[in-house]
Amino acid sequence: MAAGTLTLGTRRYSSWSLRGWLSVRLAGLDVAEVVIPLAGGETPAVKAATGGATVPFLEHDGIRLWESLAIAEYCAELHPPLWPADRAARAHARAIASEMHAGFRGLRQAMPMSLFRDARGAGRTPEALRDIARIETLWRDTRARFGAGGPYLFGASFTNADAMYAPVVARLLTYQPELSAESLAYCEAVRAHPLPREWYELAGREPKAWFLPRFEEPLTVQAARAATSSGRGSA
Ligand SMILES: N[C@@H](CCC(=O)N[C@@H](CS)C(=O)NCC(=O)O)C(=O)O
Repeated sequence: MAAGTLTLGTRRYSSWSLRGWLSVRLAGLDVAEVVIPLAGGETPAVKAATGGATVPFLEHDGIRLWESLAIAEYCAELHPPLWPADRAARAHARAIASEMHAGFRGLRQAMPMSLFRDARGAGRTPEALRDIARIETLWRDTRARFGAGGPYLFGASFTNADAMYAPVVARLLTYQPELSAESLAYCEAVRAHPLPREWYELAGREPKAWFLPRFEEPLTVQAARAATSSGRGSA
């Protein structure tokens, strides 16, 4: 029997769930997965399942965790390679994971995660572009200092830091802002990892009844509509 439960939200939209799921799977925790269709905020079933908190929600060995960063740390206690072995690299990994957890609101608002949406070129608000520039700097700096020997932020091993940024990668692949060749290569490496591939496959099988129209509508259509109503060009 499984040693616990990992409660997640709709895979095609729930960026925090993706982070928690990656850490749990990378650590090899034996948990049953339960997916709750999200209502787009304040989902009653999420509140009921998590005691008023959010997803991802991990119950393991009698421990209950409702914050993705705490889940990442817990998983790393059970499976230390989730953080880099080198102390300086590990400190850096925690810093960039914390920065992701606490910030990049501009990107998150303008480019909500929606794995299969047609939204190329959309969402390029000044705030989102500023966040993307900062993220590209973080990725470049991290890879230059610690990334030798592999395609991920800390080299050959996919760590909690990559898990934290995986939903950013998903957004960048959906909305396709302009990126450096290096950032694109990193995005492709994350997308090609077996776990994100599995997540996309599972997300692709979710029932249509779970779709939220505001996250599925092609954004090119929205852009055209906004251009018509405001008289300005589209994104
Ligand atoms: N800080 C939390 C954020 C989690 C979060 O906001 N999750 C969203 C889904 S991605 C949620 O549960 N929203 C409530 C809802 O949709 O009902 C974490 O790191 O886990």
